[in-house]
Parts: sequence; C-alpha cells; structure tokens
Amino acid sequence: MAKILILNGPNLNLLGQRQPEIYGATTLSDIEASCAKLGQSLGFETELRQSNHEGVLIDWIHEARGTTAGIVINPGAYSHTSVAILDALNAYEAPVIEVHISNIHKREAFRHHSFVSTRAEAVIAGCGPHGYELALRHLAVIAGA
Ligand code: CA2
Repeated sequence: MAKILILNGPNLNLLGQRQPEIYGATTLSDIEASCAKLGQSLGFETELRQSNHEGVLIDWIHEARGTTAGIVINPGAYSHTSVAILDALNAYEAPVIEVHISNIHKREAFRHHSFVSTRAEAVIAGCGPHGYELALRHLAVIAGA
C-alpha cells in the first residue's frame, strides 16, 4: 500500500491546547486518526509526524525519498523562513501538498509568503484541520492511489 507522510512543523504539537480562536479545538492526534481513516479508504497508509526542529523535518523529507507516494506538509512558521526545507522538498520526487490550518493570507503580511509554495503541487489554507483530508483526497487523484 502506498505511503503518505504527513509532516508538521513547530508548535503544531500545541493544536487544540492553545489559541483555539485561530487554530480550533482539534488536536494533532485527532488529525492523525482522521487521516489514517480517510487514507485507508483511499488506499494509502499514512504516517503523521511533528517536530519543532528544522533539521529533523529535513531528515524526514530525505528519508521519504523513494519510500513514499507523497508528502502533506504543514511547515508552520518555517513556511515563511526556510529555504532549507524548500531545498529538501525540491530533492523529493513525488507530489507535495502544503497545508495551513489558518488562512495565512488573512493574517499578518509576514505570513503571506511561503517558500514551500513554490514547490507544492497544491496549497490548502484556511480550511482548518479538514485541510489535511482535502490534501489526501487531492493526492489520491494526482498520485493515483
Ligand atoms: O495556519 C497554519 O497552519 C500555520 O502553518 C500555523 C503556524 C503559523 O506560523 C503559520 O503562519 C500558519 C503556527 C503553528 C502554531 O500552532 C499553534 C497551535 C496552537 C497553539 C499555538 C500554536
């Protein structure tokens, strides 16, 4: 079964615990469970990981080369700063979908630009945690689960 890696960047471990007015009440474990369930119905095995460390995320992207059919990534604040994550994704051969829980374009100007968006096949922002499920559904179409 094709595997999809779902990567999450800094502070996303706090989902559902802080700032519910921006990020909602859903936890990362809830997202992991809903993605596993949907993934199964689409013919994917999913694995969700989160790190607060840029280098760890980069190592995971390298590991995903040749072993996964796609990456769903919410790079968190690294979206707006990290050329290194962009470079790692550029060395990854399968589709990449970028997800943001909030609509970054309705927020501060510094969140409007994402380095990762220049690599991503698609960008989903402002759909809340549902964005991860939309990303999986899109991968099922373009990565041919
Ligand atoms: O909207 C998104 O998904 C973001 O990637 C979230 C990042 C933010 O820096 C990006 O601009 C947009 C922040 C993640 C922080 O997550 C928290 C969740 C709950 C409580 C505090 C932080």
